[in-house]
Amino acid sequence: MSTNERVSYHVCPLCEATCGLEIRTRGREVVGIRGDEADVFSNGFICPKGYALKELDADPDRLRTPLLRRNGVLEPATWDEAFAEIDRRLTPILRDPGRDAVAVYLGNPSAHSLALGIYGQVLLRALGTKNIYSASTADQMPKQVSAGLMFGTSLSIPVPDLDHTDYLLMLGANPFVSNGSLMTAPDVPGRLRAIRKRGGTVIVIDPCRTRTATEASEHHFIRPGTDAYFLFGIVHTLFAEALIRLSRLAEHTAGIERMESLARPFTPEAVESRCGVSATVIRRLARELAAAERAAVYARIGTCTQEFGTLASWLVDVINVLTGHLDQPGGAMFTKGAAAAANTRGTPGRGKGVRFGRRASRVRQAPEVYGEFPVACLAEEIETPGDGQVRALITIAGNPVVSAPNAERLAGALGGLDFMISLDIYVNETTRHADVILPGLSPLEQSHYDIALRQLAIRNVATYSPPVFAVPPGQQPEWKTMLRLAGIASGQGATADLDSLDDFVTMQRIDHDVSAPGSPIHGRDAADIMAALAPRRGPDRILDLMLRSGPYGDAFGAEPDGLNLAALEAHPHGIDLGPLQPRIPEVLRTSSGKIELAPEAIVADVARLRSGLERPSQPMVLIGRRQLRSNNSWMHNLDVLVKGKPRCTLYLHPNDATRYGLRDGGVARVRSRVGSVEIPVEVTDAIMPGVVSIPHGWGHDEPEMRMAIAAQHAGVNSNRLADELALDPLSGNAVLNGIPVTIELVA
Ligand SMILES: Nc1nc2c(c(=O)[nH]1)N[C@H]1C(S)=C(S)[C@@H](COP(=O)(O)OP(=O)(O)OC[C@H]3O[C@@H](n4cnc5c(=O)[nH]c(N)nc54)[C@H](O)[C@@H]3O)O[C@H]1N2
Ligand SMILES: Nc1nc2c(c(=O)[nH]1)N[C@H]1C(S)=C(S)[C@@H](COP(=O)(O)OP(=O)(O)OC[C@H]3O[C@@H](n4cnc5c(=O)[nH]c(N)nc54)[C@H](O)[C@@H]3O)O[C@H]1N2
Ligand code: SF4
Ligand SMILES: [Mo]
Repeated sequence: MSTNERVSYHVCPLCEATCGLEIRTRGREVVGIRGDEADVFSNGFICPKGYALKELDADPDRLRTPLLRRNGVLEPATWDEAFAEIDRRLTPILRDPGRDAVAVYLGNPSAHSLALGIYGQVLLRALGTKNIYSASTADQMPKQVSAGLMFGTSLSIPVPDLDHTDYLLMLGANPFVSNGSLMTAPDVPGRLRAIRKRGGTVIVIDPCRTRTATEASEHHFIRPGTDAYFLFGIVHTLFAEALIRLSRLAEHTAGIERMESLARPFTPEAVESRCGVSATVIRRLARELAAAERAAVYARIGTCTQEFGTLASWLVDVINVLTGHLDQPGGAMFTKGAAAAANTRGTPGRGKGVRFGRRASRVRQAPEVYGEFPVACLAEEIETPGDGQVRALITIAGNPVVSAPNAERLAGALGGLDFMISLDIYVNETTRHADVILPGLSPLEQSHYDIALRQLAIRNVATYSPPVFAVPPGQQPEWKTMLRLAGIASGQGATADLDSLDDFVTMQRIDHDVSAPGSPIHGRDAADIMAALAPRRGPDRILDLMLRSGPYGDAFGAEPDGLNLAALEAHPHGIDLGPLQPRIPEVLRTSSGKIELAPEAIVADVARLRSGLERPSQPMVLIGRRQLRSNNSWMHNLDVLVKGKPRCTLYLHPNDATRYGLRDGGVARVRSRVGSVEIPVEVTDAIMPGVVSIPHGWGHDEPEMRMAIAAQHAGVNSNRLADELALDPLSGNAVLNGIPVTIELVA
């Protein structure tokens, strides 16, 4: 290493795997990135996207100055001009027609960003709008609903204890490509291979024989959208063959009799033709799960973004409970997050539980879930005139035109807004509609701590990354942008004092903590706590508060060896807080203090599943897939990731290809109720007959975008086909898998 080079350590913020990176820099330039071998969790693992942070950091299309629409064109502007324009145009809308006329959409990176995670909440509170939308209702909301109802908080989601399990049944996930989701672990592929190496079994249930499936012990095709039938077949077998083994959980579980009667109609024979997995296999898997010493059922996005998303998500954990594998080493366990985990706060073992449907969306009457409405409702809320119509939109790190169903309708709706603000780093399919774009920073210019993902990790780990580079002149960190917007939203104008706003926000949290019974700093003096956090500011100060008042925290002196941000700064490769430990009953926050095996709201939805039992299968349905060198919609502007042959293709089974007269490399027109796309065909027997697959995140050929490289690899937007009217009713989650389509040859 030459003398003017510097080495920094930074956790990759791109996906859920939280890999530690070793970043070599010279001045403001990244010289090289590799996996950090000393990282306590990732031990040097890295994927191609991690390296690509170098290109992302240097990408000339990445925005570095605000853009303001003047005479119809987005032009560079100063921050003061941008905020003045926002104050001028947003404030009157907030006043009349009122707060609900301003909608917010939070995208996926806001869940990975310390600044956006914390200050996003501040902005939402200041806005006071009911019209909150996010990528969660195109993703994991069903799991948050089922986990909330069963265990009491939205992130009390059991994760498979990957490093200690002998038997993993995995549905609707492809971690060899996605690197894992709702299961934070670097190098999931290596950890899955290790299960088999130690004599264990990995079973994959997926309509596509994915990379993960080919590396598994066994793979079974399943008809898209029918996981709840398959899983109920297993539950039925467990009862029918007296394989229930609650063990230690028995005294902590409510609803077991109810569960037995719910499962009665779903015999393996009754479900096999609907789901496509034979009764023999269903019975065998039930027996194997019950017999395994250490086993877990794990399911991800394929089981969430579908018609029966909440039911499928629920049944996964029902099986984990019934087989005695929940909360056992090697089973499905609860992480104990170091910062801000709701299931470490309040009274151990009991809480308020969760409630939904406190209000309904205006047009479709879709119930609110965790304070949001389904993103699939956004377009109609903008388009439909009347009281409460959405007239302005703020997108925060999101690209809903590509990620939400019925892309064309949503794009049209955005075009009709009175005012739109985007916090983003590109002019893309969504932000090209904005009147003002406020740029974020390079990931290397911000500090990083994964507040949410560290609550879902397969080990208890805490890692903090300071910024690698300083904020460049003329740019500003996103927490300040959020505070300035919050200042405008709360009527203080475009020039409110950010330091006092930030002090106020921090003090509010401290006040809450010192007055909360069960908090390690209950009863302490708020001003003392505030003083102890000095001189930190912004998200780092709040993170320090969260860590110190968390389950491993120093409680501001009460636990002298406890955790704080300074300790994390002294350990740039992370602090390992050990393997997951059993947490029941302490982890529960249901009002009964029990695991609710059969929550009323979910039970009520089983009738819908039963009535679909006899429904004939659609002749052809569409599913999605992820790709190693993509990150949803936004990393296609990096040549290192997109070069090579086009990846936005239609997977089509050879039998279906023959039927439609299509061949490999030909072009197909795929049509759904809401739209159609033309796409090159890849004939492969990896996909189930009667099913086609298109990756989401493409379609970069929209006018006025400023992503030169992405435009050369445009592909098609698969959400032109997704139907905005199709929802999982309990969670409001969009149905993005199992969409009925027709296929035809394009001559
Ligand atoms: N058909 C189909 N649709 C899907 C899915 C699917 O499997 N199939 N998956 C769904 C899932 S799981 C998800 S999470 C959603 C994702 O949905 P979105 O979050 O709406 O989409 P992304 O493509 O992740 O877009 C992220 C945006 O954030 C911007 N960005 C990146 N970093 C930063 C930053 O630091 N600050 C700011 N301000 N902006 C930043 C990017 O430029 C981009 O515009 O898509 C969903 N849509
Ligand atoms: N490289 C890369 N990594 C990513 C992302 C990315 O875009 N690229 N996105 C990140 C995000 S935001 C998320 S949420 C995670 C998601 O992480 P994963 O959940 O692992 O996502 P996928 O790789 O899309 O795997 C979903 C699988 O579900 C299958 N499937 C579709 N329909 C059904 C069904 O009805 N039943 C069953 N059983 N299976 C079905 C699909 O064939 C696919 O193999 O990945 C994250 N990681
Ligand atoms: S697996 Fe995820 S966290 Fe790890 S380097 Fe790749 S993108 Fe980053
Ligand atoms: Mo996601």
